[in-house]
Amino acid sequence: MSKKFPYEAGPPSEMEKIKADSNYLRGSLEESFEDPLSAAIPDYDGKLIKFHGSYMQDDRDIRLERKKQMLEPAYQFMIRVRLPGGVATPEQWLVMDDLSNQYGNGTLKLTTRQTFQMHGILKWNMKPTMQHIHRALLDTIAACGDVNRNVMCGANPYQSDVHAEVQDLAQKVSEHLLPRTKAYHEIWLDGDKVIDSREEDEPIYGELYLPRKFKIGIAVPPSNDIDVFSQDLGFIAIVENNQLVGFNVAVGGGMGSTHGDTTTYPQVGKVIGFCPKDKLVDVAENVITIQRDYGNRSSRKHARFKYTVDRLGKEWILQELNRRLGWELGVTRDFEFERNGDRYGWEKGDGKWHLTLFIQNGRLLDTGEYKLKAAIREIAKIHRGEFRLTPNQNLIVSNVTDKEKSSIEKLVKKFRLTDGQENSALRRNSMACVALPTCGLAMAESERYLPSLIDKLETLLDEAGLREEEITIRMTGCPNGCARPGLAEIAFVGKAPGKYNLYLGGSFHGDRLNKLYKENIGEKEILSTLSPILFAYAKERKEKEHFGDYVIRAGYVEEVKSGLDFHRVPSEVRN
Ligand code: SRM
Ligand code: SF4
Repeated sequence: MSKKFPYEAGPPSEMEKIKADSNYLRGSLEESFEDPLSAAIPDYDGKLIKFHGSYMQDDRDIRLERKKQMLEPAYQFMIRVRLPGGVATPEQWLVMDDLSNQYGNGTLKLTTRQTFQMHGILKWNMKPTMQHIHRALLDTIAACGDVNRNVMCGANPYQSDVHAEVQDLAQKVSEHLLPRTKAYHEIWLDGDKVIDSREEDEPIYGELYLPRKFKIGIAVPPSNDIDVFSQDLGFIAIVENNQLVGFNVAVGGGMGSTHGDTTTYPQVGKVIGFCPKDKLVDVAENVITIQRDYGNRSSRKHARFKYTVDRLGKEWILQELNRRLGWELGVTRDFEFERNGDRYGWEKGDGKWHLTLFIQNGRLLDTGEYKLKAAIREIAKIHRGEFRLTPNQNLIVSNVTDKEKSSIEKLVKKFRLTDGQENSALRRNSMACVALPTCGLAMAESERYLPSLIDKLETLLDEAGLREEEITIRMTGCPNGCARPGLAEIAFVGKAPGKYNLYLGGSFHGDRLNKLYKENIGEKEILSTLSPILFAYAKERKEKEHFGDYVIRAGYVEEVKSGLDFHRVPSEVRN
């Protein structure tokens, strides 16, 4: 390798040794889950269980109190389902709803990668939960870990044949890139034991799997709801004469970084060429094997594909990909995105109705008067189509016939469900990651705080006459970027309890990173900082100019053309 940026290759990280010794992801998980002495599992198994779609966590709200009482932390598990393209049947929905009540903390989370998460599952309940999920024809294989994760695709396939084809391809890629080890079946489903692990083979991954997680998404323009440029590998559907002909291929996107470490950065994917539609799986496999062979296995902070692409160059990646494929990607085709958010309300396509509902930050729960979780449960009982989880944590009741529409509408009214229209356009375009109390990496609140911050911002928007102005706003509790904050027009990234970095200048259609505007500020300063900018935008914006474009034109932040400039100190900014 000629170029080495930003580190020299070193010895394999601890995680590489854990994978090597794990006997194809088995470790001692089976024994650890049978051990009645602790609600936790050892660290080594805690790393391996990710590959099975679960994380060990503890309830951080009561961590200190338990410590004072000399108790071990309130250990519990999060389970993430594999759900390519976010499609679930009503029956599957009901199972997830039941399980979250029976074994979880009573809530369901729709994630930013179009799947379900359940929190609060105790160690003793893990196996029954996994078995119920399996009986519902779902699984959690590779939902986390150093493998290909949940494959995303535009959320509303029935709007056209193209979407249906793309959904089908998302499913195929997901299946093709699944780990082949039987560990999952043995540990969770009481499958027959593989006597000699030399019988096992991981033809795509090898026994070390990937250097780091890997994410694939397929966008169907004009919607960029999946944030294609944030994916390790993104496909952009090219439609000619109403027919899907193939995909532009984008490599090396990603959102995560570490505060204070400028060798880590979010990055937007680079489009390197075009592949015919029947070659998508082939391309996905070969890009993955490039990352398997060239990704950094020494520093996990620099192990994502985006660093491999930036280190070796997109030209080299293209050349290597063509060599492995045995054919060449074609010239990139034209495409145009309009937005990366969701559209709400009823829409008709291909003779069926689709209702997009606003689910604030993807959290389904019943609170006081607003029984959101119960409402969707009632819909699931009568719905004959499917549910589609959107990449923006919302929900589509999809594929509804003319006849069924009125009974669903009755439930929507009865439970006062919302397509978000009574909210500001800012709230409709908002996203927040889980953060506290379950996420072990959170430095500040996110999902539990953003709604109340938006309440206050809505007052400003009303005063400035911007209530219906669509502006994307995202918050995360740390710089890992789980709500893809790097691509929002306004973003908050947690630094410490109650303190956030404020970023401005992402594009409305998700193809430009934003830039740090103010560091480590609390709510009072957030409001006093944003207020004059919003008023200036209301006054000075050009026709149809989005907020993210305006703040760059007006000089509040410099445009970020590549993640390599993300940390560059700006020459001059407007205050
Ligand atoms: Fe994430 C780690 C939640 C989407 C980048 N993410 C975590 C963990 C598992 C924390 C941990 O490692 O202990 C969080 C669990 C919180 C909890 O209590 O549930 C977590 N990530 C989530 C979810 C649930 C956020 C949400 O509110 O929806 C999303 C689940 C997606 C899914 O269904 O698979 C989620 N995470 C993302 C995304 C967005 C995306 O994929 O489109 C990103 C940015 C894109 C990317 O990967 O570059 C993202 N999560 C991370 C990272 C940073 C990785 C990096 O390259 O630096 C971590 C930390 C890590 O891997 O070390 C992380
Ligand atoms: Fe946790 Fe950070 Fe991801 Fe939020 S962005 S869920 S705080 S890892």
